[in-house]
Amino acid sequence: MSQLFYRDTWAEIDLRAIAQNVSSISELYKNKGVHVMAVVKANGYGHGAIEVAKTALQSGASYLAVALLDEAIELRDAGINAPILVLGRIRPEDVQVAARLDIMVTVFQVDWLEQAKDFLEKEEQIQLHLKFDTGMGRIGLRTKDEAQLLLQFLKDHEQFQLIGIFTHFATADELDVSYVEEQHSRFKEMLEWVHEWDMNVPLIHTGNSAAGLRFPEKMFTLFRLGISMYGLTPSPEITEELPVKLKQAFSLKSRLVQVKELPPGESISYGATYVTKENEWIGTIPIGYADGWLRYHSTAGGEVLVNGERVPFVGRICMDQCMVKLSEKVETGTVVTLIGEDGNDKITMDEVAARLGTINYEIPCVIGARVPRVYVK
Ligand code: PMH
Repeated sequence: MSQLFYRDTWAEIDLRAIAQNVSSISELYKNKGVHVMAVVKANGYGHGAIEVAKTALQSGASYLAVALLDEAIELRDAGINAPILVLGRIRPEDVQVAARLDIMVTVFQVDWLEQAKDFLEKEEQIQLHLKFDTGMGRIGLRTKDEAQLLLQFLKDHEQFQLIGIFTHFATADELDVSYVEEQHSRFKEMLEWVHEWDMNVPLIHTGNSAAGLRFPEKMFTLFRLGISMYGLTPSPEITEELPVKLKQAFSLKSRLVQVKELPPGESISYGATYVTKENEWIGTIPIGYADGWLRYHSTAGGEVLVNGERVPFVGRICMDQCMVKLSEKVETGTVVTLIGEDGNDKITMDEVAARLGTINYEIPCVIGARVPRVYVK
């Protein structure tokens, strides 16, 4: 991605933090026969899929995962040759595109296989990971009967190579581990269904960050590492339990484009909802809801850092701009930290997520493509 841009707002992605997170997490699995699959879907959780993928591969990950075929193609187009798994369902008519680019796809329906077969040449092969639904209720095969039909089809059609089997935990980030246990035992039972067919499937995987970091014994041969590669904790309640120290990679920065002193009784932004009570220094920041910086940041009492000091949003956030109340006059062009560190203070992704009543995952994902990503290597 080009780092040339013409606006005063950017996301700073610390690739050194990502490298450190991946390498310390990979270290936990060294010599245990468990490989790390870096999950770079949704543009690397908003961090930039290509840069994150390259960094992860250099730091201990050996596989990549994305949600969509389009995302896998983007990585191939960038010259990334590592094995890539599409975690979601691709359309059967697109199977040839995946096969030709050596992209692994997820399968869980016999009729998908029947349809996909017609889109492959006789000599073409596609590598598959079979998805079992052990209790997430999203995608995946659930019954032994369905599994038998699917495995029979695979036995009969050499174009389809079953190289992986996986599932996904719904509650790996919660303190109560009973549902993880239940899913894990269902998965082991489902693996038996496959063993009965005498198939040798090398890649078996269950876990996201929370599961991989908390339950190494439930990881089989691959571990799908997403959120913690970006330096974020899967949920606040398990922070204490994590065996590695994570470093947040994503910061969001801008610069004040205007600083003005207003007398008491002047209003700020649409709806004139904020009215100055005294002489106040108001700064304007060129970021708004069209950048994914939602209006709720101001109603929820959000703050930013200016010269290491917390200052609040005032008035409604506009499409491209928003305002803060400064404690004193500062220079136009001063850096504003919306997420990240400035001086001795830090606005973490968790703080921003709590402000919006959501999870940390959502915050970098919704910072729009209009905000350039600047990589620190
Ligand atoms: N594997 C699958 C199938 C996933 O859907 C995800 C994340 C991961 C691994 C990585 O999880 P982690 O980021 O917790 O490590 N998927 C999602 C999701 O669908 N919504 O939020 C996270």
